[in-house]
This record gives sequence, structure tokens and C-alpha cells, in this order.
Amino acid sequence: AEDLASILKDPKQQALQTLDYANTRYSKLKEITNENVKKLQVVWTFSTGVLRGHEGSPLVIGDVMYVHTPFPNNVYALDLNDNGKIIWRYEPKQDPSVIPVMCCDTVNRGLAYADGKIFLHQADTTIVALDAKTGEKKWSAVNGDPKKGETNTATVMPVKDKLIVGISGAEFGVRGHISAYNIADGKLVWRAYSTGPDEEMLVDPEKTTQLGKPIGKDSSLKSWEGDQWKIGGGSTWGWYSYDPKLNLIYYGTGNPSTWNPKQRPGDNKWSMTMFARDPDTGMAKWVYQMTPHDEWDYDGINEMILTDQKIDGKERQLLTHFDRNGFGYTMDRATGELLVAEKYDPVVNWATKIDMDKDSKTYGRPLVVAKYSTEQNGEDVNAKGICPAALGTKDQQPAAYSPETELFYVPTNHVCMDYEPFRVSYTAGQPYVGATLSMFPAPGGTGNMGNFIAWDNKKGKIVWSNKEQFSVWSGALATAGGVVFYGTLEGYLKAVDAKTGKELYKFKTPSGIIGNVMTYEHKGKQHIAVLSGVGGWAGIGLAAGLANPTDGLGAVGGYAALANYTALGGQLTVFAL
Ligand code: PQQ
Repeated sequence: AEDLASILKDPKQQALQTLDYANTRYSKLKEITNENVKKLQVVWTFSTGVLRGHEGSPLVIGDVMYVHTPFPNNVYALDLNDNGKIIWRYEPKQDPSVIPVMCCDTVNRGLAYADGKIFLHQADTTIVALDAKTGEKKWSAVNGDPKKGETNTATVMPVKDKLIVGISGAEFGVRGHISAYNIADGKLVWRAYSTGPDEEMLVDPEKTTQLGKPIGKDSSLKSWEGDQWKIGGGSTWGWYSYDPKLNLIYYGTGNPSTWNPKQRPGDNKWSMTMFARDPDTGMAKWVYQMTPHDEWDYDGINEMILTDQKIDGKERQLLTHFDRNGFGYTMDRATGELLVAEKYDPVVNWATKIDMDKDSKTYGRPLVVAKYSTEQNGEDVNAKGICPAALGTKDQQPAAYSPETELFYVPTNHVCMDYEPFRVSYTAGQPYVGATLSMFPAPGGTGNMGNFIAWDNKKGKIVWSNKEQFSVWSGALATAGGVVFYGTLEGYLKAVDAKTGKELYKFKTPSGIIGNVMTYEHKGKQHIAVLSGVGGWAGIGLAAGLANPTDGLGAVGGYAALANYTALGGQLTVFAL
């Protein structure tokens, strides 16, 4: 994908949801600065015609913007030279029976571009390649089966001649995997499962390592009871990154199923795991399981941000990951060595720390506090006051990194939960959850359910933190103008100073923001664009019209007050000076 490589070098355009392969979400555009950002104005808008949660962001290739929507996953090509006039539209006809098999709203995290094609991975797991100029369908492929609970919400990542794609459905007992399809014709090249026999996971018992040691034969099979791994989750619905020099792709796997931990003794490998794989063959170079035997639904799918930074005077190839479990991890991305693991919200209480003692038997594992172990509390017993809640200290909302400040800008949740596991049996295509949850603001604060923080990944320390009334469910954007942008669930687009966190600008868009802020340049002018449209897991009460506090996997009650601030509606808002 030569055209992709050159677009990735051009800050005027955006070809991937993550801006770059390293997932930094950093733009070199700097017409908008911390001095002048207060003068931002809305320059044009576009209604997507769809309600429910709008995640991801538009792309800009040349003079054309590509906008996607949640289910039914419509795509619009808009002419930036003609006030956003619609050049073409793609409206897939998907069976609406996929809607009830999506756990956390009918979101889609957006399109990707390579080789003159726009790639869309629909809710029903159909992957389509559209001609970027005409919208004509070049090929399509089917990655899963919604009748078995397999759906999709994630974006895709084009790497060389392949398209890397994931799958959702751990709340329905799917067996997670990632797959590589040929960009040219949509043929499946390889598939790597998160659980099961070594050859189906594309791991080498001798050469694939965890924390420097070979994982050994049948590493996954030995960590489950019986055949539970076949319905064991580990879905792959998050973000993907790629290091062209090391030729490795990085991503994380989600929760083991069911949410009732007693029904699946063992470490449940390789759910909740960071993977480094060779994109050509799919083979895993290293893995690291962050939450062995999960008891809280702390999916490990959050983005892996790749940076080159100096530690103790030595240049290092780092990977920084803000896990749902509340720990911010810094790894050596070449070897999988664990360098730093610290809480990025002080209220995290389910574990005291990650064991950093290399000689210890529990090296690299979280030291779990018995009181907050949902299993030790027992089936049908409500384990109370666990922090963070199941949606984690951070969920899918991606963080950004600025090489100028060497800080990570992290949208976070400040929410805790009560968790009552119960016995559940598996039926294909039916919810396989096995826990009742309620969520509430973290105690001891001002009742705020979110913080927007700046993080030092070398020290493992918060540098500054801004309180937000609700979780920040929107992806951050860092820019060379010294400004960091994010959206809020009430609907504000906010700009803050990258060094101090001082709020410099805000504007209330028509609906809550769970999309990711993006920037592009057109006719010499820098623009900022964001999708509004409240929803996602945090906004599921509004999105799906639910009122019972424990509905929406426990999020409805926790975020009930959101209804006082915003209502549904998909809209793109574009700003400039
Ligand atoms: N999706 C959201 C969202 O978009 O707001 C939040 C979540 C999902 C979660 O917190 C999940 O745990 C989750 N889990 C799966 C899964 O395990 O397969 C899928 C998804 C999804 O596809 O959106 C979410």
C-alpha cells in the first residue's frame, strides 16, 4: 500500500482511525495553537441521519471526506471543495437481527483507506472494499456469524498487502480471533485464535514468549477446564498498531466468558492479553496476560501506543497501554519486557499492584485484594465497591501522545461497581454474561465520573488531571500547536493546553461525543472535526432506550443523569479559525 505510506506522512490527510500506525493520535498541524484556539468557529456540519452511538472519526483523502455511521453502517463521501456535497453513498442492507447481539450499542469505530479503497467492517461481520472514487464495491468477505453472537464494531488496519480485522462477542461466548485478508481480493490469509490449540492460535511453544520465557506447549488448553475455551471469549474488538521496522502488529484480547469466574477455573489464556504478531504469517512473537482469570470484565483490548523515548539515557522502543484494569503499562515492544505498571487512577482497588519482582512466582501478575475478588465473594453474592467498574479506568476511547511533551493524554472513567456473579448456561447466539452489575461514581471525590489526565509513561505518574462530570468516552487528539482536544458525554468539544491541562475552548455540539477528534488541512486551513451522537456502553441507556438501572450490563443506572444534558443524534461538526 504505497499510497497509504505517503498519506500517513502527510498531516493534511487522515487514512487510518488511529492517525498513524503507532496509534499516537498526534498531528503535526499547528495553525491552531494554544494562543488562538479560543477563536475556533464552526464552519460546516453534516447530519449522518442515524441515531445511537457514533464512535471513530471521518477520514480525509485529498479533497474528499469519508464519514461512517453506526448500524446500518452507511458511508458517505463528501466533497470538501463543494461544501460537503455528497459524491457517493454506500448503504449496506444488513439484517437487523444483528442489533440485539451487540453487547454495547451498535457502534462502529470507522473506516480505513489503502490502495484506492475504503474498507468498512460492518456490524454483521461483512468486510467490504469500496472504490474510494466511486463507492463501487470491489470485494466483500464474511468474517463471522451473528447467529453465534459474532459481530463487529472495530475498525480494520491495512498492513502491506493485508487487512487485519478483529471480532466482537465475548458476552455471547464467541471464541475470539484476528484475521488477515488480502487487500487485493478479500481472500483469508491467516487466522489466529485467542484460545485453544497452539496451531490455531499461531503460537510457537518454544519461540513465543511471555516476560522473556517460552510459553510452552498447550499454554491455553492447560489454563481452562475442559472445552470451556471453545466458548471462552477473548474477542478482539479494539485498536491495532504496527511497527514497520520490527514488522510486528500489536493488539489486546478481551474478557474470558462467562463473567461468572467460577465457571471457568484457571488463567483462561490468552484472554486479557497483549499480543505482538508477525503480520505476514500471524505468528506470535510475545504475549503478556494483564488480568489472568478475570473476575471483573477488564477486557485487554485498549490501544497499544508505540513510541521511541529515552529511559536512563538509552533510546527504547516502547509500547504504552492503559488497560481497563486501571494499570498503565509500559513495555519494551521488541521483547515484551515489562518496564512500568502503575495505577492511572488512585481509586483502583481490586489489586494492590502488579508484582514487579522478577524472582517472584507471581512476577507480572496483579496482586488481587480478596475483598474485591468476585469469585471469593461467591456465586449469587454481591461483591461491593470494586474500582474500577467493568467498563474500566479506560474503555475503547483512545488516548493520544505528544512527542513534544512526552505525555500521554488519557480519557478516563472514574466509576466503581457492585458485581454479583451467577450461574449461566450457553446457548449459541444468546447472552452468556452471568453477572448483575451496578455502577456509580468513585467514592471520595466530587461525584465526577471521569477525568482527562496527562500521564508520564516512564515514571508511571499522573502529571495533571481535569475532572469531568461523566466518563470521557471520546478519543483524544494531540497537535503540534500545543493543544489537546477531546469530547465529553454531555456533548462538549474541548481544547486544553498540552503542558498544563488548562481549558482553552469549549463548544457544545448537538449530542454527546463518543467519537474521536480528528484534524485535517484543506485549502491551506487547519480544521478540527468530530462526530457527535451519544451511545456506546456508557450511553446505552439513551441509545437503546433502557431505564432499569442494572440493564445495559449495569451502565444504565450509573449514567442516568446524562439524560439531563443530551439526546440522541448523529452529526459531524467541523471547526476552523
Ligand atoms: N463496546 C463499548 C463501546 O463501544 O462503548 C464498550 C465495550 C464494548 C466494552 O466495554 C466491552 O466490554 C465490549 N466487549 C466486547 C466483547 O467482549 O466482545 C465487544 C464490545 C464492542 O464490540 O463494542 C465492547
